[in-house]
Amino acid sequence: MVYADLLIHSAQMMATMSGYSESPACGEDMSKIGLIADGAVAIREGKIVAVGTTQDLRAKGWVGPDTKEISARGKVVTPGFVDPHTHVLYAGSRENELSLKLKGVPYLEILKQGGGILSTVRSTKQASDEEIKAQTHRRLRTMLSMGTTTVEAKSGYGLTVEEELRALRLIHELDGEQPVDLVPTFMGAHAVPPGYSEEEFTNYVVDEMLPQIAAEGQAEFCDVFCEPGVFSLESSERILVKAQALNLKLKMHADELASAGGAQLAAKLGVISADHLLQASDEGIAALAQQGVIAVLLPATSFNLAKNSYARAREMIRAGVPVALATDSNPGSSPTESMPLVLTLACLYLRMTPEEALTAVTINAAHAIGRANQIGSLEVGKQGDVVILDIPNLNYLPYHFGSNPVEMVFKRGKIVWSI
Ligand code: IZC
Ligand code: ZN
Repeated sequence: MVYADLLIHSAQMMATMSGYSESPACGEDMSKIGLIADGAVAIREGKIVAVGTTQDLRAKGWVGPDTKEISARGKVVTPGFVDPHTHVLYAGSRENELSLKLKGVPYLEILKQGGGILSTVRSTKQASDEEIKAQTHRRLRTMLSMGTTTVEAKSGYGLTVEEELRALRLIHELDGEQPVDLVPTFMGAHAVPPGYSEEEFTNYVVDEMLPQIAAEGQAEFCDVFCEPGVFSLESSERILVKAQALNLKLKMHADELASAGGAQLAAKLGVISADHLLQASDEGIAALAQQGVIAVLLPATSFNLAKNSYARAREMIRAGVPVALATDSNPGSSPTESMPLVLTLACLYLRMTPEEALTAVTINAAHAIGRANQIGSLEVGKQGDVVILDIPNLNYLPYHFGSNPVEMVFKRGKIVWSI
């Protein structure tokens, strides 16, 4: 008889998120989270082998003499959270910009003055590989402690071929050195460095950076900061078309600070995800729905920009756009690692229900990084990435904020964090 290595059982509520591995949940399906009362999940050799009620799994004979049993009685069990948009790899911090922000200096103005992203480019360039990795490792540890088991990580604090390649190499090294799985994205088009016009730097990204990045094979996605004053629609399109020709999958920062047709361009190019979208127009939202582009919404960034402006998640869900959520973890506009905080903000300010928000941080987030066949739900064959939350029901998750609800985190069936 083949037994499970691990049985997590007796969950008050287990959210499996089952049924969305082929395509992301949209519309009313975002509320259907595959709940099982008295839920249990059995894991063998890192993969889920059975899901059902505790009684069910015991009756089916999954529990042998060497099976480790963990009770989740009175608690909620979910798939590990997937954070599909971060700039987590960098050195340094930007708390000095807080006073500027409080005086009302806009985010892009700080960048124009040589601060913002360019400040982090300087501090990252000056840091050794070991320093960057140690600082990033610590953030990944915090993410793990808050239930995140897979993270998309962008380059983009290098802005030269050498520094961008270094960032992607460090992301790969970190992937192998701690439990959180990392999905690497090349984002050379993050800001225009001093000494270049936007057009000159776009040429550099298209003609120099992308061919070498693609040749090294270290990036899965290519992303662009498409925003008036950073990279225009035309520059963004040139970069993404070239990336696609080099077999990179596409993402886009779109319509964050101004409504400029970013969502429409995302739909036209058929990107996997368009991210931010605070200012996306009705036509933009319709275009995303039409093309099945995933909207990755970043309410912690909106919160931290302190302008009381949030993405129109309700309109997007009503239009049939699949919605995912992410931290946008970065030293400027979202210095946080917390998916639980993102869940709270999504419910309070994007007016998402707890069920929709959970879908958005699990299976839809997995789709946004091309991993829905391996993670994002508790289904047979998927990776054993599981979280036990010390909360009595799902409403409690967004309700009680500012502290960590996570009791235990499993990665491929192994305990990787516990209180
Ligand atoms: O360092 O400010 N928005 N890129 C685009 C960022 C925020 C990261 C940063
Ligand atoms: Zn971003």
